[in-house]
Amino acid sequence: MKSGLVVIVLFLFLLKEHPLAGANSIKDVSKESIYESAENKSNSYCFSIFKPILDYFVKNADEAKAELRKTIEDLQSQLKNAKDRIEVKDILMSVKDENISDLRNHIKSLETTLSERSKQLSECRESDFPDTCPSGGANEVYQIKPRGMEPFKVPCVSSAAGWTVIQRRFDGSENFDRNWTDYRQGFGNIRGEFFIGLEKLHRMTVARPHELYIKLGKVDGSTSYARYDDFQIGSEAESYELKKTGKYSGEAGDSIAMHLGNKFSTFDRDNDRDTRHCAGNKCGGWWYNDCAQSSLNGQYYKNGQSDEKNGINWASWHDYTYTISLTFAEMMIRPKSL
Ligand SMILES: [Ca+2]
Repeated sequence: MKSGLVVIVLFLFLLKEHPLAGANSIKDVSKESIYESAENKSNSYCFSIFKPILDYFVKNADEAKAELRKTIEDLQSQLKNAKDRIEVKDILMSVKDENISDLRNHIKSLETTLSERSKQLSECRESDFPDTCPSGGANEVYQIKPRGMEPFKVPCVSSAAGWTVIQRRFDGSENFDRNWTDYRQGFGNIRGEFFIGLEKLHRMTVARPHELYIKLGKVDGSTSYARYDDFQIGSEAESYELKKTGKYSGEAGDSIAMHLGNKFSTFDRDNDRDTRHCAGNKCGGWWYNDCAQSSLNGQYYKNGQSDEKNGINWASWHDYTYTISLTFAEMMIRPKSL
C-alpha cells in the first residue's frame, strides 16, 4: 500500500511539471515541446519511468488531430460537392426556362401561320366567285366576292358589260324611308326593289375605282341616263360622304354635282347643310345638301306625281319640277378597268 501511494504522488508531481498540465487544449501542445520539457528533466529518474505513459498521451493527441483534419477535409469536400450541385441545378433551371420560352414563341408562330394558311385556303375555296359582276353573261343574280370582302349576292347587268346594280326602284313595293342602320346594311329584295348598303358601297369603291351609271324612267315610259366616271363613297366615320363622282356624261343632266362632298342623311341622322331636316318627310336617305336636285330614294308615286315634292327626283331631267316623281330608277357601278 505504501509503495502504491508513493507511485501516485510521483505521478501527480510529474503531471504538474509536464507541459500538458498547463495547456488549454491539444492544439497548444507540440510533440517537440513535450520532449524538450522531458529532456530538461532527463536527469529525473521518475521521468524515465513514466515516459511510456507520456508517449501514449502524445500519440493519442496526434491521432485526434489527424482525425479532426480528416473530418474537416471531408466536410469541405461535401460542401464543395453541394455547391457544385446547386450551381449545376441553377444552370439546368435557366436552360429549362429558356427552352419553355422558346417553345411558347414557336407555338405562337405556328398558330399565326396556321391562321394565315386557313384564311388563304378559305379564299382559294371562294375564288370560284368573280370579284365583280361578269361581262357578257345573262342578267341575273350572281354571287360575287369583291376584294377584301366576304362573298354576297347581287343583281348583275352582265349583257351590258358587268354592271352591278346597287339600287333599284320600279313598283313601290319596298319602303325606302329607312333609318341609318338599314341604309348602312342594305335592305329590300335583290330580285326586286332594294338598296345594296352604304358599307358595301364604301368598301367596293375604295378598293377599286368605279364608274356609276344611273337609269331613269318616267310614268309616260320615257327613259334617260346619267353616267359618272369616278364614284367613291367614304367610310361610316365620314358618314358615308359622297367623296367622288368624276366626270359626268349622259342625257339626263348632272343632278348630283351639288351633292358632291355631302354626308349621307336618314330620318334619324340629319347630316345635311340645311336648317331643315332634308331626309325627313318621307324623302328617304340621300347625300342631301340644302336639300336636293336628285333624290332617288324618295317616296314612290305610281302616278308619277308628288304634290308634297318628296318623290323620286332627277331635277335636271324634268326641268327642276319637283312635283314630278320618277317611276323607275336604277343605280349601277362597275370597276373602271372593265
Ligand atoms: Ca339639317
